[in-house]
Amino acid sequence: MKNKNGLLILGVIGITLGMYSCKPKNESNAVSADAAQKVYVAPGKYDEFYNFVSGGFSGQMSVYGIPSGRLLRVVPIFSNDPESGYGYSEETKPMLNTSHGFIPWDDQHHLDLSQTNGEIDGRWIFANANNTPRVARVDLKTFHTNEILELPNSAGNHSSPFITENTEYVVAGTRFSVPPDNANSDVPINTFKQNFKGYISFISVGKEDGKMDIAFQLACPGVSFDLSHAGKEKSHGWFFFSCYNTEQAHTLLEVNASQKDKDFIMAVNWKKAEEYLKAGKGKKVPAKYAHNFYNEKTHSATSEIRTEVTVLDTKELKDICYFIPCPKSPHGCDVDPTGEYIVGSGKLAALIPVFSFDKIQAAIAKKDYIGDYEGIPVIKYESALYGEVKKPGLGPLHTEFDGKGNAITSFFVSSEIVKWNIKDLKVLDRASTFYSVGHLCIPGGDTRKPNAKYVIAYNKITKDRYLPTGPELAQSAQLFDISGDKMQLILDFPTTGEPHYAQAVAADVIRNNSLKFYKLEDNANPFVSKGEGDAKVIRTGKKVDVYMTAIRSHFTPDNIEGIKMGDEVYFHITNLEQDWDVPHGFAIKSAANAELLIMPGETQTLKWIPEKPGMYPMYCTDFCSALHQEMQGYVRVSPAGSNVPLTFSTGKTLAAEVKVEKK
Ligand code: RUQ
Ligand code: CUA
Repeated sequence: MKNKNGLLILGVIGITLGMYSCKPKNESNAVSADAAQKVYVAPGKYDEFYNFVSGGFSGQMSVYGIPSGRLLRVVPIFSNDPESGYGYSEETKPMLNTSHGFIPWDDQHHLDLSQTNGEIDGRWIFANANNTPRVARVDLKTFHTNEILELPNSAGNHSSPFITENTEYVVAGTRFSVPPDNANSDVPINTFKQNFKGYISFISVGKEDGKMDIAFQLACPGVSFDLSHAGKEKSHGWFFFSCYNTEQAHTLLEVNASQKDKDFIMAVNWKKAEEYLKAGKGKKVPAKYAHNFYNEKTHSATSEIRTEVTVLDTKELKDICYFIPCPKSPHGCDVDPTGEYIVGSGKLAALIPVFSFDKIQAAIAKKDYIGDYEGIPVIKYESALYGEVKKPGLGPLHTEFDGKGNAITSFFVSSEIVKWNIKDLKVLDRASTFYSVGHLCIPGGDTRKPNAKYVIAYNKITKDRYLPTGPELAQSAQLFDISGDKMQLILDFPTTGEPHYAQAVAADVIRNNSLKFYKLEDNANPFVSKGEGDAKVIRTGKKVDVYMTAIRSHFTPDNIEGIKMGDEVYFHITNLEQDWDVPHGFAIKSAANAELLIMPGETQTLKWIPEKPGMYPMYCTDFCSALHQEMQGYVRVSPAGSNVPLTFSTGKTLAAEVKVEKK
């Protein structure tokens, strides 16, 4: 029955979207006259907020200004990026290394800004990769991905990366339960119940340098961990995960994982886990995972494969995990700014349960359990429940908080965002989204101190909101002013990839720390040229290293001869500029690669294997000066056995060329 209901709801979504009948009637006047003024950021003026938006299947993160909705930058994280050379340059390739080799793509869903005392500190933003489980750290001084850590024993790293309120840990739960990496996983799929486990990784973060390390993993029952959030204030020390597929289905999940009326929220006492860890209760188990780190001094990444991880078994070690029943395949799992209220959003539910941290604690103290699930106590629903928001809408997904005692929840099925009061659980306001909102974001909306001027809805379906661009339409975000009692739609803006979670923060928190350029004197790249005098070409067997410099508006050297077929050529280009906003680019004809985009003071390397003898022009790709178009040169490639000597120069006539002319 229940599962039929579930299917029924999904069926209805399909039909309503197909027929456009879910289109809200007031669409034409959804935006009022003063909206334009509210989002207008005059030329030369800055936006008030940075909005960091996950890229979904693009693998990247985009950065928008709010309220204008202007796209400021796409930061490459898990996918290579021809625009910047990320994942193409020799220095950045190791960032995309994994225990499965080089993987230049992933599915990036959630972002979390680093916090100190439960407030955004503007230092880093963490990102998850779902497909080949990884967590990345982007440095917000440079907007550069500086670290990527692979997660063993995990698959579909979805409930990730969510951080504790002093960035003690970045936490990541597996969506797919799988046999652990060190077990024989060549087992029948239908042995799910015996062999599959759900792992949660607690990644420690270096206080000063942000460096990530898996402090421990929790081995948990084989369910799907969907989303999560850390406790805060009074619930600091706890973590909450929504779980679905407690049926442990392994096929046709849309039916088989919707059997039960309630799945779970799992409450994790991570302070307790730390105690066990200190007491030596962790088991070191073999596992292979990559740790990739980008050094800002050498401007190079290194990748190291780690071979061991510490696991705490939550079945044996009591008092770490507790299950709380939560209706209908919970998705979002959000904790209010006080840390008292935990909101579970059942994708197929027509109500929102709000759990009380105090009541959960009391229930645990009284052992108010209805039994256990694979050895983990299950708290009685009523004992953990603060109350239910009745008839809020259909298909609640995610909740953010305004810091004034209200929550705003997104509803995929009924295509709206709904504001409700946390204390009395009454619905206060609702606004249509166009269409079928997934995540939503209030600046600081998952911290202790939300900045509740705006909420941004990230919609899954765009339909008729923009000029059509063939079968694939731009994804759509919508900005609402929530400073008053009523939420007011003020802007649509297109986004890249498919956004899921996003974070926003007041611009000042980030902007004043932004790096303008790298200091050339600090450049420790082994192939740096600190001045044109250092430029040179060195042959070592078939490997040719070109130490090249770029400055407005020439390369040194810009004429190279004596490259031969069979050579592997590495262009190590140092941008000598010491000024803001003067990158140089580098491209050479036939390079089976991308360009390089080299920031001032940085060295980056492009590998090139010429395919046939001839003349190969190279040039700067970034319009850097009035004479940018003159920033070009030639590389001559000769047959393998030729006796053309290796020569290089800028502003001179090459000796070899003179000889040829005399004949
Ligand atoms: S999860 S809506 Cu990754 Cu909600 Cu996207
Ligand atoms: Cu350098 Cu254009």
